[in-house]
Amino acid sequence: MSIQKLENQVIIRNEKFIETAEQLKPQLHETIVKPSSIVEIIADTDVIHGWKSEVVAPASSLANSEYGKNDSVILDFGDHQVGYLSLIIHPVGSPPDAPLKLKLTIGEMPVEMAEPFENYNGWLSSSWLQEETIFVDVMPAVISLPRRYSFRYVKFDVIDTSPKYKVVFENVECKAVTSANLNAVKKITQQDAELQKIDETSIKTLADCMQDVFEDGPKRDRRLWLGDLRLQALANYETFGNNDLVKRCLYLFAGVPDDKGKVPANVFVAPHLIADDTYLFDYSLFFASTLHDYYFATSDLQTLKELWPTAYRQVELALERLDENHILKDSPDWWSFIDWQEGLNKQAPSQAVLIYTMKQAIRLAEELNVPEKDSLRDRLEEIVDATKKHLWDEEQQFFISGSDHQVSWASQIWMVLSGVLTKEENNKLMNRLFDENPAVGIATPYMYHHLIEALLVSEEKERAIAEMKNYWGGMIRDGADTFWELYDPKNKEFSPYGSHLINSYCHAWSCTPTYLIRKYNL
Ligand code: RAM
Repeated sequence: MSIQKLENQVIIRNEKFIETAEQLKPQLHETIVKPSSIVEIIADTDVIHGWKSEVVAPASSLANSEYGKNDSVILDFGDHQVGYLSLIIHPVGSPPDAPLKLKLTIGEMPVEMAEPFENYNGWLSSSWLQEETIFVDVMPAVISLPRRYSFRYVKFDVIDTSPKYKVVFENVECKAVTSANLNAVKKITQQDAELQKIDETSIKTLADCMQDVFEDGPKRDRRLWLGDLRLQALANYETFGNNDLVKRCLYLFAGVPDDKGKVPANVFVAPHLIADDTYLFDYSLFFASTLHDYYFATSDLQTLKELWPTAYRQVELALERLDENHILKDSPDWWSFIDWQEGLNKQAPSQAVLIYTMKQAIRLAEELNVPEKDSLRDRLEEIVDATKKHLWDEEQQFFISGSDHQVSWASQIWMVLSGVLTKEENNKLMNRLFDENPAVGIATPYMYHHLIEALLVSEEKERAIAEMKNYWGGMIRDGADTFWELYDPKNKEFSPYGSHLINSYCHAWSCTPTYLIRKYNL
């Protein structure tokens, strides 16, 4: 997947739904956070990205130093923050006879402080890298930076003062914002200290992504994606219980379908609600899934009634992609996300996502007692039979995908979750997957979430816990304050975007261990 750009996207706005979403706009809670220390970033080949931070002084000593041309200082806020930065700048020496030119670099990870953003050459816009150059004509000055940042570290580079004066930085602080109510989280008594830490880090990740909507990443892309929303909502039901925020997000998607009724993969909310021109087969279906989970978490029948037609429409549109054998057509121009794994064929995992969501849609149709429940059930039976007939390879004992009959982790995992096999067969399949370890693996915490859940539904709890500790525990051991968008323990530089500088280090789809731990009593 790279970039989807549509020339003739037609959006049919549903103003009533948009108004409902607007009414549910959350209040943001604000907290003032001060930096904890002054740090240096040191090269170290033993740590992730080759850079680590080392404390050189407490942040309270910042005002004791004067900074002139080419001086710099890095502040560490001690934990991940999402919010607005401000500071006071005092001149020292002669009256300032020239403006101050100050560059600020704001980052979630030590590497963002160490490697110049000018060297970035990935395929996502470099404008996501957080920096500002400001000119201050009159000092003392209170500077409030205009943008919201997602960060732990801030670097001040004094580009120039003048030979006659220097500056002192004071009162650096962040007004941190979130729509999550931290007091609402039920405390759990987790015997296992590592799982406890993983649970806490998940909750922090989710909180930092909970803003005006459930954002995917507060650094990048700062917007509402359906695939991320589905997982955030699950984690939210187990923790913050901010169900109205899920409802708001569902109405936002339902507010901007295209002329066929398809919901986009993501939306922008400013300057007003806009559907992105990106459509993903699996993400559209997850509208039905997210509505299913929302309804069973809240029993909000009125919302179910209002949004059911949108959910059902996603299933209808997905069914149009089936061929005469009831198998999804595979083609190079097809957009289904599943994972960032290089070379992954999407056919079989998408077929499984279709089955998974159809089952949820049927449960909703039964709740509503609408006639679609029968037609969906009949259709599902045909599709499940066809899946076992055409996508199951008897010889290899794996599901295969695409014309090359690819055997991937994603296909097996999603097929297990779709429930086309019995519990015993699922268990055997998951064990075979680990034993034979097919080459087309997993690239994201998003897909890892599904791996863990597939292990849990196939009675492999111990392995699920071990994998979770290995993967999310590994991120913590590598320095995560919040869970990262991408993490490959075997290749820690990994980025699907061409540079790990642009990766998001607080990412929605990585927050699910809290859901898995709490839901499955790990
Ligand atoms: C990336 C982001 C986002 C995800 C999409 C499909 O741009 O990580 O969270 O949902 O991919």
